[in-house]
Amino acid sequence: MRVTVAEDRVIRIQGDPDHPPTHGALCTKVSRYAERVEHPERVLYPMKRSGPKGSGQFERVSWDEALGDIARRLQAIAARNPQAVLPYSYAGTMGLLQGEAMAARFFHKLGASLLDRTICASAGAAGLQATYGGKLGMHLEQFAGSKLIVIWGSNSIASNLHFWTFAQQAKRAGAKLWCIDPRRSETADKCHRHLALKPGTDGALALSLMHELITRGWLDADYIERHVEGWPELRERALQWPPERAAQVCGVPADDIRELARDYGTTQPAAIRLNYGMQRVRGGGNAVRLVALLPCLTGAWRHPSGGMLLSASSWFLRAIDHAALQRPDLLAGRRPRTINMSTIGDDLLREGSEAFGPKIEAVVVYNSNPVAVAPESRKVVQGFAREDLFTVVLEHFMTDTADHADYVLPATTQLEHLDLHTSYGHTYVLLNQPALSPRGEAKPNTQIFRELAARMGYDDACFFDTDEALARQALKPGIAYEALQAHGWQKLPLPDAPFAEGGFLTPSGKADARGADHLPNHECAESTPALAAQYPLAMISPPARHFLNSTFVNVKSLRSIEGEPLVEIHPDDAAPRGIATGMLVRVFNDRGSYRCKAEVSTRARPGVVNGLGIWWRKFGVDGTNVNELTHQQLTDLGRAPSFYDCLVQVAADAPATSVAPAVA
Ligand SMILES: Nc1nc2c(c(=O)[nH]1)N[C@H]1C(S)=C(S)[C@@H](COP(=O)(O)OP(=O)(O)OC[C@H]3O[C@@H](n4cnc5c(=O)[nH]c(N)nc54)[C@H](O)[C@@H]3O)O[C@H]1N2
Ligand SMILES: Nc1nc2c(c(=O)[nH]1)N[C@H]1C(S)=C(S)[C@@H](COP(=O)(O)OP(=O)(O)OC[C@H]3O[C@@H](n4cnc5c(=O)[nH]c(N)nc54)[C@H](O)[C@@H]3O)O[C@H]1N2
Ligand SMILES: [Mo]
Repeated sequence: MRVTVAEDRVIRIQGDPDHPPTHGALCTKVSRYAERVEHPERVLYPMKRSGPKGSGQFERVSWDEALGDIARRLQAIAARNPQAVLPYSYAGTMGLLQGEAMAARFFHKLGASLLDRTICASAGAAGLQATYGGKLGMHLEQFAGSKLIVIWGSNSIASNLHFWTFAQQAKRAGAKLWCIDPRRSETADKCHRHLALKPGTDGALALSLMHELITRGWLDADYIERHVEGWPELRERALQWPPERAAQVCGVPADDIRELARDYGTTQPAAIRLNYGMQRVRGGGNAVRLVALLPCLTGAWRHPSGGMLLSASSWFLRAIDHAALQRPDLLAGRRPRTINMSTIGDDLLREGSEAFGPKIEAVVVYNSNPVAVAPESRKVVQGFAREDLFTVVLEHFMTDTADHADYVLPATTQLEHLDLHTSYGHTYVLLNQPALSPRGEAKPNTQIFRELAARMGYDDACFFDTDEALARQALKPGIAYEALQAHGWQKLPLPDAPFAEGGFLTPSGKADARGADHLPNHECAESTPALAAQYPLAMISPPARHFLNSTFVNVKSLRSIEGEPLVEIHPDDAAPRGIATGMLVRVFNDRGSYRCKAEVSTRARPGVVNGLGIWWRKFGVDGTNVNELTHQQLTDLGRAPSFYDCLVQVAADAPATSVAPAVA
């Protein structure tokens, strides 16, 4: 990103045209980033709660008062049991310094509970780890040279724009594009073929593709022989999945599966852009394993423009020293329990016990908005509303979570602080240099934890490291801080075709097919018939194009594009329910109810509704959002939430032309 500034104000924000993977392009959201930084509702001063929990009533206090009181409260809790304190953070910034650096040092020193950061990607990560030995994949730029691209569980135009540019280059050069997505997304519209499978059935589809590769003779026997472990067993299982059987499970024509298999089996180089949408279901981890094996069966990995990409973030382990940043040695032999961030709803409501450990008495939230983004909101809200819970939130805005805080501390944005970034989509290390001075009394997360550490009396040298010192400590030999300062970014030294000769990072060096299987255990008529009789529609809740999870929802120019919270429903499901576009509907199940506007549209496939996310609850008709309906059941691998594995019913509520949000 290049920011032009005059008198400490942003004049212009552009992409860096020299940076190969992003090539000068910014998405709509980030191109409006200045609107967010200078937003009139930005939290600019430390705020202390002055009304009941969750009331959103706060008064301004000094940093001195806020930090002093927070340190005293945390110390009192820690004196009983430090594990009663829980850090809660995720993707607000994905920067290494403002993420888990000084914060991690602070909580390690305290001996706080550890957080299992599972809310987004850990099912897929576990799938890749098991299969390839890490989150490893193709170079983004190489998709431009592919002859076939399967965009699988990804609305690239909305959420992976930089990839989409390369896919378009390939398309212009004659490549065929397939999209595998229950929703007819903006991306599906632009692909040659769209397979609108039922959510949670990707594993069955992958097995059926394998069936065709085997029976039609499209396998690369030499690559399999040398670089795949456990294929004979998986081969037997795949042979039980002829296209007719998968067609039944996936809800798509068998001939479409055959056509996709033929394209995949007979085109080189063939690339799969897998993304996280398809692993937010209970069988998501194994589904990723099966898809990750496809390029090993056809030898697609032999080509730089063949193979697959879900995440390439493990390549960065060669460049980044996370232990130097996070200093797990500060635990000094203590082994605190781990809390899964995806079950925060249940865990905040748990009493202390032998198995669970102490009741959670304090939560420090940074880079996250759990009240809006975590599953089964009713419980999450109930937990954060506990009068006996001490909550500190580092934020830019009064989010749904900040509303429940005892203290809200003003944090800086990307434009106001230093940071170091990796990526899961591309293979470049980047330096984020501040362009503006901090607004109001905002401080970087690092600085807030540094000052809190001082108040707690932590005098280890590592609590005095500056942000630049942190960045230097994070870089392993080969990436120089000065080079990043000069150019902004540096590419990781990696071969163009990383697995052309095998060399996976598994212990055997082979792609591991052992134990990869499909368990059709998502919520559906076959596996949960009683539930499906009551709640016959499957609901997925992928992001709205102009929001970034729950970030940007309060930026007016972006919210006005998205309009109002809505659910897309297919005409065949809308008609019998008397639902028309613009009507207010009630989407509900045993966990809760969410009222929003209906959009009758073939973007939804029959039997599936799309509740686009993630709105702030306070913008919802009843002060709720789509996570009122999602559950806390975890995936087969990786302990991740299964947001897109969620049966609901939809009913007409009242005719309405416009739904007034609770907050203007
Ligand atoms: N504009 C925008 N961009 C974003 C984000 C955002 O909120 N807004 N979020 C960022 C983050 S944190 C992430 S993790 C990524 C998320 O981006 P992706 O990894 O692409 O994941 P999703 O957007 O959750 O889902 C992608 C597509 O998968 C489809 N899908 C849902 N269920 C299934 C299924 O069972 N099988 C298959 N095959 N497809 C399914 C959805 O309809 C959706 O179109 O995007 C990042 N980029
Ligand atoms: N139903 C449903 N739920 C989902 C998803 C879905 O697809 N459907 N997607 C899931 C996914 S993929 C993810 S990654 C999670 C995302 O969940 P979160 O990680 O909670 O992401 P955001 O909702 O964007 O909230 C991040 C907050 O961090 C703040 N922030 C940004 N930068 C900074 C900073 O530098 N310092 C501080 N202190 N704060 C900062 C922002 O203002 C914002 O309020 O949501 C998950 N929840
Ligand atoms: Mo995510």
